[in-house]
Amino acid sequence: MFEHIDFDTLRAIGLTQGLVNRIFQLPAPPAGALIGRIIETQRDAFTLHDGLRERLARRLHHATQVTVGDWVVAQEDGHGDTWIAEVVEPLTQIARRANDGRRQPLASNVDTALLVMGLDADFNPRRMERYLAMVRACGVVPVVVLTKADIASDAKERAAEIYKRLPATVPVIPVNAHSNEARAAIAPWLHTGQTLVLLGSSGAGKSTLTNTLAGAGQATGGVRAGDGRGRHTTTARSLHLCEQGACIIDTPGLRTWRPDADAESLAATFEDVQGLAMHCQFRDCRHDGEPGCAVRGHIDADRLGNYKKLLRDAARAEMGPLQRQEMRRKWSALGKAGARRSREKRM
Ligand SMILES: Nc1nc2c(ncn2[C@@H]2O[C@H](COP(=O)(O)OP(=O)(O)O)[C@@H](O)[C@H]2O)c(=O)[nH]1
Ligand SMILES: [Mg+2]
Ligand SMILES: [Zn+2]
Repeated sequence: MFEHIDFDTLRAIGLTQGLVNRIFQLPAPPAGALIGRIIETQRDAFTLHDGLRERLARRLHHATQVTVGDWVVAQEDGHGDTWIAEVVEPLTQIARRANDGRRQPLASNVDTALLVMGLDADFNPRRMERYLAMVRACGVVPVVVLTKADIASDAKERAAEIYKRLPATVPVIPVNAHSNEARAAIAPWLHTGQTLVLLGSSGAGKSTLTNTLAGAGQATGGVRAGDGRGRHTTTARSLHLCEQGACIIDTPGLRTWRPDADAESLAATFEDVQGLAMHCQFRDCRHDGEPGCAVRGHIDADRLGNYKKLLRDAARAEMGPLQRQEMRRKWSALGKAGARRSREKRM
């Protein structure tokens, strides 16, 4: 049993009841085992925090997948080294599909994702929709944070475009990431026991926002407050404790981020499209100009296009290699038929 573990202390680094329940489902740990949270991933080691102090830990089994935000059972050996024996199955996990199709976890046990996008040249509503769909498919609440409201020239117009385009259920917060107002606006998501992850492209303002939310000059002996290393480019994902009590996971910029979700859960995140689609005349309406379509013309055309593209991508990812081969054969046959037809026309 884990009776010697101080759950109150662990609460300060994000332990919740749901996780406590999972911990007690694990097989009984050896004497002296400790519970901690991964706050940083390094090349071959992990920074583990036990609520009081941090230490370096390595994996006992090399195949164990460890991500920042994970809760783990670890053991100290006689030489002062700490070994990760087991990972508590995460309640939520944000992951992406790498180009080779492998699943790549980004952050575990996250409540809220701050989707950070600059109102400057970084501005891209389609990319934001993709982020939104993926985060919601992982069961994580999205909050859109539009940075550089203080310097971008079309800041007002661009923020208005996002408000209009996204479903009203998604909070959208334009900020200057350096300001105290940013912290006040995001305060409702920063309570003790909460874990947030910041996602967005490089240069969007994630590390700036992390520093602002973490607050300055806080030395509690807990998770490192803010970023002791000052200005830096984020290389590893790392977890910070903010003044209001929440844990914040900063991430490096995401260049490619393909959904790790099936078409059905992606579609569910476009609830505005789905809500209107119930009123289309045809049940299998593709919103492509069919008569009695309730979607086309009522949803931003670019948003609708993006919705369809995401579904296509997800369907392709779900296909097995045989299905994909079959699909390629079909397309190539169609291509040949098309070529034949145009030859015949010319004759
Ligand atoms: N004026 C202004 N500058 C910002 C804002 N957010 C980020 N920056 C600047 O943009 C640059 C990139 O920010 P950074 O936090 O490193 O982006 P990251 O790659 O997402 O972590 C830095 O020079 C920041 O000072 C903002 O809201 N207003
Ligand atoms: Mg950064
Ligand atoms: Zn329709």
